[in-house]
Amino acid sequence: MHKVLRILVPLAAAAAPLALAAGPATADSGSSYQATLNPLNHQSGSGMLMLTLNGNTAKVTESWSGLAGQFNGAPFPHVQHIHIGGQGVCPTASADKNGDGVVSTTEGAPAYGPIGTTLSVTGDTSPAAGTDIKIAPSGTSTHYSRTITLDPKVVQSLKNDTAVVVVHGDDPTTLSKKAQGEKSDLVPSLPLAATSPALCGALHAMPAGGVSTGTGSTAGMEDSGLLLLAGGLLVAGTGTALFTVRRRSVKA
Ligand SMILES: [Cu+2]
Repeated sequence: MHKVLRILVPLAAAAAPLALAAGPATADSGSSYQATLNPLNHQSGSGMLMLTLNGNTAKVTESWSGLAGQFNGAPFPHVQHIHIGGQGVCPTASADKNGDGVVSTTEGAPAYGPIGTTLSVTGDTSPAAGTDIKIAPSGTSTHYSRTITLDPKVVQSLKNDTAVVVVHGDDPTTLSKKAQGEKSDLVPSLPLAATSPALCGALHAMPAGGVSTGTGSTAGMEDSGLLLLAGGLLVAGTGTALFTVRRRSVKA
């Protein structure tokens, strides 16, 4: 025990200023983020996105299902993004300003902000690729896994708890008659349904170490001091010391 403390106390002292400088208590509690994707605009469907951040590098793992499968006889492209710089939430139905029953991408923007990252299956991940349907996942479901470099603004948004995942592309038959006759607010050559939000989920930081153990016990991690300490240790890359802390904390 004493040997462990001698290791931990200097590390904790080093980690504390980082934790204090981070602002909101939850901001730096872990390098993993998660979003539960819920339907928007009367769609069926659901999904989950996990993002593991290491510097500006993000490993994104995502699954969703239940979306529109066909568009003009081909697999329905579902452009998807991490939106940043808004309120960090998904819009409610009250965001529908023109009364067509659909929260269009731009109507939802005050809630989730503009595109920060395009979650394409290949190539460009910048906002410029935001409506490139050729590199979007398509069909009723997807299992997505890609390691990408995030713009620093997106990293900051994750830490500020204002990053939101939006998957676009609605089944036109589920929209109102008025909406079915409208053009996309993003790509005027497409119908409104093609680009409107279908799934949305705010990304939130997960507790440090909360995803990697597989032991089913996170009891010791509920102590906020240990969370900050573990976060600092993760930053420092001292995995062995972290493991010791966690085993001690579970016993305590
Ligand atoms: Cu989007």
